[in-house]
Amino acid sequence: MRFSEDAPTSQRGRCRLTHLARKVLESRFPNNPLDEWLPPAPDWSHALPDIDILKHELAALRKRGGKIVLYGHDDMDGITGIYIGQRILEGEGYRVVTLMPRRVTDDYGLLPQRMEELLLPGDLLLTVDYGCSSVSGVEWAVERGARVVITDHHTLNHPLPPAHGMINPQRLGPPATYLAGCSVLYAALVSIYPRWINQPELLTAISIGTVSDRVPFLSWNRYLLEEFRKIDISKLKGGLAVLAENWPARERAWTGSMVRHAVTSVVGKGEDSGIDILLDFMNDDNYAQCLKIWKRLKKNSRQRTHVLSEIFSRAMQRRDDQASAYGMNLVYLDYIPDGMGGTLASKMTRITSRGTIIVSRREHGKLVGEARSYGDWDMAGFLVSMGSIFKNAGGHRMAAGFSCEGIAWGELREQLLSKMAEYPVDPVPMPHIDLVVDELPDPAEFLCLAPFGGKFLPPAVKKGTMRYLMNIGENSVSWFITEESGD
Ligand SMILES: [Mn+2]
Repeated sequence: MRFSEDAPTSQRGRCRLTHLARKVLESRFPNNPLDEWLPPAPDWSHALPDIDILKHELAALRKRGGKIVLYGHDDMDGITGIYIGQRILEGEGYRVVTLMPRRVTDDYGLLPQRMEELLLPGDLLLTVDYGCSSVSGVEWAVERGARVVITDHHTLNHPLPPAHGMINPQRLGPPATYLAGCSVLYAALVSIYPRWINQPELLTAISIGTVSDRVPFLSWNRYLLEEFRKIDISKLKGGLAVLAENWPARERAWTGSMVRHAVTSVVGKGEDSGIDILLDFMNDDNYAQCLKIWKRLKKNSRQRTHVLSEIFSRAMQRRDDQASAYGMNLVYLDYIPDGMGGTLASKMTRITSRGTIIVSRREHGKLVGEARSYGDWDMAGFLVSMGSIFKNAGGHRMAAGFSCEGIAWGELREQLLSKMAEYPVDPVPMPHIDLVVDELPDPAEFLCLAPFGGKFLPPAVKKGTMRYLMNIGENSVSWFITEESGD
């Protein structure tokens, strides 16, 4: 194996950078190939806006003696974020009450009826992965006499809620925008309390939130994932130890989809899934008990997989022809089990290499949509650009959702199709090629580039007229001929 010339920088991290791996980086990131592969430690205190406001609010709260109501999104990113906030803030001596939406009954956003009994005048409402579009919820909390700081990474749509502070990287642009919601809260809190920087429990939670939320494997996310690779997991306890042990090839080369298969989908979403108990699980120090719970979650997830594959084949047959002509999947289903819409949309997107919008009906004729993007298509931007047709819509580039009332499916379909026709991007990108080669190299030469995930895909090479994509398993690596992206 050949190594690159300037050894000291290239040896940072897991392994040496091979000559061929370096060529891949140079073709992807001509300006700064090494830092894009393994960036140096970020200065979190300058990474995000309004951190000074949160610092001030926390100091004032300590003086007046109120509590923190930590309100997060009910997905992996939100719940790992709640875990991070709870751990740091309780560790700093604050009283913390956690709150997350009930997926079955709650609408999206900060809901006064959920906060009513918890949030008192003088308390601090702190959100994670959540709240940047909750105008009425924030108004309610401010009127009640609480202080409000939003931390979120979702797309900002005006009017913004009247919070006292808004820590959202969307105000800045990349690389801050790559962070998952849990990392936004982490970055803000470790700027204020630096002794929590790179704590193993927090890095475990961040890595799960980051991979599950499908944010790009770029820049600061690569730094955080590399720090997670370096932790000694034998020091972790209970649920966190189980989660880290189930991380495939954590210290070697892994991909986001391997982790989503082995961890995210075992926790799952919806009925009988582990999402409702994930926070307790992460806080549970009893290893034997957590192993038992994990076994049960695995069994439940296998059952969900059966249900999913049935719905998947139904959805594939019902793809809208006109949407297909625009390079998108659009599917309407009368019924989808709770929490399965997003998983179904992800699966269709992966298998068809097309963006997917799945619409289903809920009680009182309400229509709910789950959408996943592919390639160049900004899904949240697309939905938000449709304006007031939705009761609420939001998310980020790769994953978004909406709900609407008082409109029939036929009319919503027309509106979606006409917007698709004019949306100015190519939703079906060309598969990437990093190098053109005469002979297929040993794919192991590229393992040093891992981990691979969104926007940092496994290398693909072209030999003759064929494209070969690097295919990583837990203990194997090979080339295979495909037009797939490898995401
Ligand atoms: Mn998120």
